[in-house]
Amino acid sequence: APAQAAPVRIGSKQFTESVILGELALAGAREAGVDAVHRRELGGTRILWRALLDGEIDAYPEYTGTLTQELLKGLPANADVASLRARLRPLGIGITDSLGFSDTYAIGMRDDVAARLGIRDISDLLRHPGLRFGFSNEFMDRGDGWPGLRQRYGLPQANVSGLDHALSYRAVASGAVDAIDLYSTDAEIPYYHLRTLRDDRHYFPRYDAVYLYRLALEQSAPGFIGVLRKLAGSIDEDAMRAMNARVKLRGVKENVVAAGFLGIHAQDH
Ligand code: PBE
Repeated sequence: APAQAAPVRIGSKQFTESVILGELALAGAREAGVDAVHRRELGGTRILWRALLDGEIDAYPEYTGTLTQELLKGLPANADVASLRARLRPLGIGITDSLGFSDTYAIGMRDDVAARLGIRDISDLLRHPGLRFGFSNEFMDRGDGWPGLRQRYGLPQANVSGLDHALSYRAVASGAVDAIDLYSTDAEIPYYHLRTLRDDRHYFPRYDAVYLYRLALEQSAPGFIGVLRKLAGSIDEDAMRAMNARVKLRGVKENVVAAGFLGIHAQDH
């Protein structure tokens, strides 16, 4: 065996699903005998992307639509993994195939409020200019976020505030705001009886979950690449929703949920 290599550094964004996906990679690595650490909740999308390009982390979970709309320029919104792979290679970045689910942005309202106002599609919001929107901070200024959404639909609402995503569900449930951005695999959508508005002008692209990693790992930690490749195709939407629910609705720790998914014992770290 080669001399003790530096541990593989996995990063994650500041929301539950990203942390779970980081823990899955970590647990899988340790199970395969690969030394790894998880720098959890490092920041938002741009922080993680920068950290990867700068070699401060070796891998993190990302989404195809986020790559096309926010991180890379000039690709079709729904570019497939193969074209993303070709585009990332010159940057020294690799990408797995889809993990098996998509976690898309969507606009959501309390079902009873939407029913009372007759709102089914995002276009229906045009008839209710007084509605108050609460959007996650990242959504407020992303290329695929609020400014583009407003433009695509011609939305007139002026009462729009930025929120921490973890708090936005309670804000809409309590009536503090009328609509929020959803992540489609969030467990709170059914829990709080929210209605996902139809994106009738097809603003949001697909957001297939993938892992990004530094291509240098193919030499320095091939076992770890094997772990990521094995996770590809293994998590369907129901499985991801169930893992998110265990953490967010039942208070189970992310490492325990990840270990449960892999069928191994959770390790403390
Ligand atoms: N999300 C929802 C994405 C975009 C859509 C939170 C999963 C993200 O880039 O993190």
